[in-house]
Amino acid sequence: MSKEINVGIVGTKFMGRAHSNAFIDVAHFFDLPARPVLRAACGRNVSDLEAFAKRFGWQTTETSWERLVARDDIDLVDICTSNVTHMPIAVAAAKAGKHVFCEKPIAMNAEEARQMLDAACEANVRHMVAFNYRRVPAVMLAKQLIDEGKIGKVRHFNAVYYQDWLVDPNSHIVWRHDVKEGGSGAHGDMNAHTVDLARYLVGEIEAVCGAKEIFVKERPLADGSGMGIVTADDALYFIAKFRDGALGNFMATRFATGRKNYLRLEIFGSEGALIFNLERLNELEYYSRADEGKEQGFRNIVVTEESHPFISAWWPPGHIIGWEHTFIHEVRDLLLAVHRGESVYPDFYDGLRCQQVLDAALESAAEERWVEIPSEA
Ligand code: SOE
Repeated sequence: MSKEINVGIVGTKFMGRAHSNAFIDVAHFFDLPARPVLRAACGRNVSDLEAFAKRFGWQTTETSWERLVARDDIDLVDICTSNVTHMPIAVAAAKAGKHVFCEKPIAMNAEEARQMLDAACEANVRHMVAFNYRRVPAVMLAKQLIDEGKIGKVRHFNAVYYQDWLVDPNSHIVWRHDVKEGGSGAHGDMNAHTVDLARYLVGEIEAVCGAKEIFVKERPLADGSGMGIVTADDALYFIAKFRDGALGNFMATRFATGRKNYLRLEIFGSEGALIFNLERLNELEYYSRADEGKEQGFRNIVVTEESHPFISAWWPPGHIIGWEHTFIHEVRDLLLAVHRGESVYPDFYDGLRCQQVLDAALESAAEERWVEIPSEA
């Protein structure tokens, strides 16, 4: 019988559901030497927790994460809670000898991220940050093409991440509006993804200069008892200089009217270009200067061939995959790493490096000046 990896999940909402689905589906499509067991789910609201555990098949429940991380029958702790709780749960889990999988952004700030990295390294456990867009096959293909030199030297990395769920001033306050719960707003939520993709695809960022705004300063409280103050940014834009000379542009806003979850990357190099749009995640646009002439132009690669990353586990060419598959892919790599005792990426070091860029952009926006990123973590 294959070995089992016992998973304990903390958080039962959006990410809790996405990760649960991944742990269930992964063994149906990938040959794994170790099978995930959905051992325990943890949440604060008992009725929500019981319904969640029943729906996804979590065997037991806990209402305290401290109890969950201390359990002898848990190998891997999966953190799907609000940002303020990532560090304490991750550090306690690592100290208890558990492998740790943590939602993004890794922490409230770089100092917390460093504590998480140190705890995981000291305990010699596997650690991974759930930057799931690194495991979109089209993004992975972009990485292959860049590494093969197909677009030459990268000059520009432009990333927009647009959502519009805050356009309505009457939509009520949630934890994402509160810097004490999230560290930042659209910035930590959305620029975290694009900064991680920038590091993955292009390399380290050296300096940033940003601006941020809270467009609606007060919103109704969820229980209808009055208004609450919004402390987290609705939008944060910044420009960046990469270490190897490329220029970057990052835009994250929850006020992009009409755009729901529009993450677009444009990467221009000396020999070609790549365009990716999450709302068309099975496609990658590629332009090569080698094709210049009367037939020049961007070609649209439908990234569903068996030769494309992860696709051979799924469907025949042209049978597209979806957003949830990105979580299944990352869980597959995490489980393999746990089983083999190997590192898996993006790890807490990547989480820390990303957080240093996010912190610098926040500082820059607050002080209205360029801020450098430390050259070493
Ligand atoms: C909300 O803005 C959110 O769910 C993010 O938290 C996710 O990381 C992103 O993938 C989609 O939008």
